[in-house]
Amino acid sequence: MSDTGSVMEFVILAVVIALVAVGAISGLVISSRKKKQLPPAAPPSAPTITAPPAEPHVGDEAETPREEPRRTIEEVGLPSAEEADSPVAVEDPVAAEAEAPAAPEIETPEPAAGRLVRLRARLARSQNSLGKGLLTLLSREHLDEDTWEEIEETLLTADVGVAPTQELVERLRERVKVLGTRTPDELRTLLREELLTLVGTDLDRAVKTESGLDTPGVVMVVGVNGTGKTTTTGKLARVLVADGRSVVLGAADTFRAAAADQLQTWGERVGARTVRGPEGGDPASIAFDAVKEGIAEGADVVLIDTAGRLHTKTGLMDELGKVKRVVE
Ligand SMILES: Nc1nc2c(ncn2[C@@H]2O[C@H](COP(=O)(O)OP(=O)(O)OP(=O)(O)O)[C@@H](O)[C@H]2O)c(=O)[nH]1
Ligand SMILES: [Mg+2]
Repeated sequence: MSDTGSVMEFVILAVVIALVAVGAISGLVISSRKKKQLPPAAPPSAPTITAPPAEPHVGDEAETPREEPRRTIEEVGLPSAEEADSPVAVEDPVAAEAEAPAAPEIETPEPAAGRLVRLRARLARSQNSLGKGLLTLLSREHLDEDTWEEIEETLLTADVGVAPTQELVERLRERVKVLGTRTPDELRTLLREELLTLVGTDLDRAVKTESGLDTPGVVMVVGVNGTGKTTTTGKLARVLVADGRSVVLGAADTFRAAAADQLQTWGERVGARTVRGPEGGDPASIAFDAVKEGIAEGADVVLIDTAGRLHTKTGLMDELGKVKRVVE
């Protein structure tokens, strides 16, 4: 019996060992299969830093009070005196290239005579559309308030100006009422007459800038704010250069930022030098310098652009008086 029992024990033990061995082998196989099914391991990505970089935090100083500077002044690397003096220290050659102002292309405007031919041709076209528009409106069966307002609007959008528009419309209204009949021919003649009266054809519009002496003629452009002084100064420079005269511009508007740039842009287009000073500087001194430059260059004309002002501002009008005295 004892032999049989020991044999049985041995068999049970062998079965248990066999089961454990099978279990272990199958476990290994499954885990290796699982490993095979897994996608290839991703390359190690950059570590995500969740902790802030080691910088002093609020309160750090309190724990470790600092009496000494962390770096000495020699270690800080301050710019040298020379570098500090130079206004712009550009290291990046690309940036330097971008900042370098491109040499402006100088235009040679057409002389006045040739330009007038072109201007007339252009005006003929623009007057045509303006004239046609006005005639269409005036030829309407009933000239009611709305139509007169439309006529006013057409004139204003054609840059005729508020006061001349009102004057023209008033005169037209009167004459149309008196005439009674309004054939297109009659209206055309009427419109032409009134426009010519408005323009004042007997007025001499030649640009006379000769001083009569051997010094340059000086033109000072004054007026209310935003009425086109700088633009007119620029256009005058163009007309004068086109007529073969040499021009120096004086940017005596030191009040508005970029006023001098605006004038200089006009000047550069026709190759006229612009004398300018610091923003907020004395306009009289710039005007003086401009005239001095004009004399030195032997220029024909010096055009001085001034800051806009109301004639009621006595302080500003006095300033203008000073500019005038200085250039005389
Ligand atoms: N439609 C029209 N616009 C003009 C004319 N002349 C100038 N302008 C415009 O009016 C604006 C003011 O012109 P500026 O020449 O700067 O006037 P300004 O009198 O010099 O102005 P401030 O110096 O600020 O007093 C600009 O936008 C010009 O383009 C013009 O004849 N017709
Ligand atoms: Mg201006």
